Amino acid sequence: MKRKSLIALTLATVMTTGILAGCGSSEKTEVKNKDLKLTIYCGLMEDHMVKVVEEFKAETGIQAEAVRMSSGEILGRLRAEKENPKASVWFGGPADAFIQAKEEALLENYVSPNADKIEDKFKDKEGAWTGIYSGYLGFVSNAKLLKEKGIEAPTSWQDLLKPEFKGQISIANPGSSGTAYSALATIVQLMGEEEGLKYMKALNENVKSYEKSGTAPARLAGQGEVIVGISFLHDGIKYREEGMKDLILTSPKEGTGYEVGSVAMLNGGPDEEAAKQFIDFVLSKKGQELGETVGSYQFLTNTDAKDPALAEELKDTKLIDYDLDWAGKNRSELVEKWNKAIN
Ligand code: S7P
Repeated sequence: MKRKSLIALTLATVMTTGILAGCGSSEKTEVKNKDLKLTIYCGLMEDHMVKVVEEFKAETGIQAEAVRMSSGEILGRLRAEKENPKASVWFGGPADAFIQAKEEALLENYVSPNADKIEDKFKDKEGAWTGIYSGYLGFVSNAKLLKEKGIEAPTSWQDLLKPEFKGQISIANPGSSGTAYSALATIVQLMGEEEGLKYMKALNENVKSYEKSGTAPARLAGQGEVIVGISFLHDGIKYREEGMKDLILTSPKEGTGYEVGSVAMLNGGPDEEAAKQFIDFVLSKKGQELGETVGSYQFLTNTDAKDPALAEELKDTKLIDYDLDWAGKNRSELVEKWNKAIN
């Protein structure tokens, strides 16, 4: 009996060693990861999320699943699950909400070896969050509707207040949307808090609808539901490339704000090892360049990664010196003030 067990054990060892010896490095990784799983809360577009998660699963063998939500929703979910976190990674969406999450101890520091390839301005110095991409805010307009109404596309924030845009502008709600919060923080940084909130109140007169996600305004302009959508400009390029040919992009001459789309490990999440591997993957050249293959045209943060060719048209956009740290730390307060101002 003892002898049988010994033979069985030896055989099993030989087989395992044999399997490993015959494996390439990615197969070895799969064997190592075979019991790992991962839940991801995701703030970027759904097709981009699906592509990255599928490639990550194929490369690592980790069973990963992701849920797409807007920034404010993710933050709400993390607060609600604080005592019993369900997810281990937050992937995508502007860093402002990540900074607020860090303030509330919802994130866990992780400095990926790949963070070496990312400039300091795109990452938290303690590793609470790290930037994957950067995108610029702007105006995505429907050229056909502009022509029909004899109006020029807006080229300044002030243009959006013109009476001809009444009921013709779409923006998202800064409480739910990372994009719209970036727009609110941009206006307040450009004009000061009092004037900025007055501006948002005046803009409210021209806003047709406040959407949940910041990608919707660009899409609504493409569908002819409004003349102008305030969105990240790369989303305008995506919709244009997908067939909304009437879309044109402009940006405010006073300067515009930008996002640092980020990734972070969640405090107390159940799958720390898998989370680290996912973060390493999305910070890598390969992980970042996947975006372009599904029509995501943000600028990339890994210095080895090649920016999408179609992002070239955005490279001369005039940017403000966006104070990300201030924007993140003042997020709740500013959203509350905005709510009061527009109601
Ligand atoms: O993936 C495209 C993209 O524009 O989506 C995010 C955007 O802020 C939408 O999220 P919200 O629903 O929270 O507004 C950006 O991070 C990203 O570049």
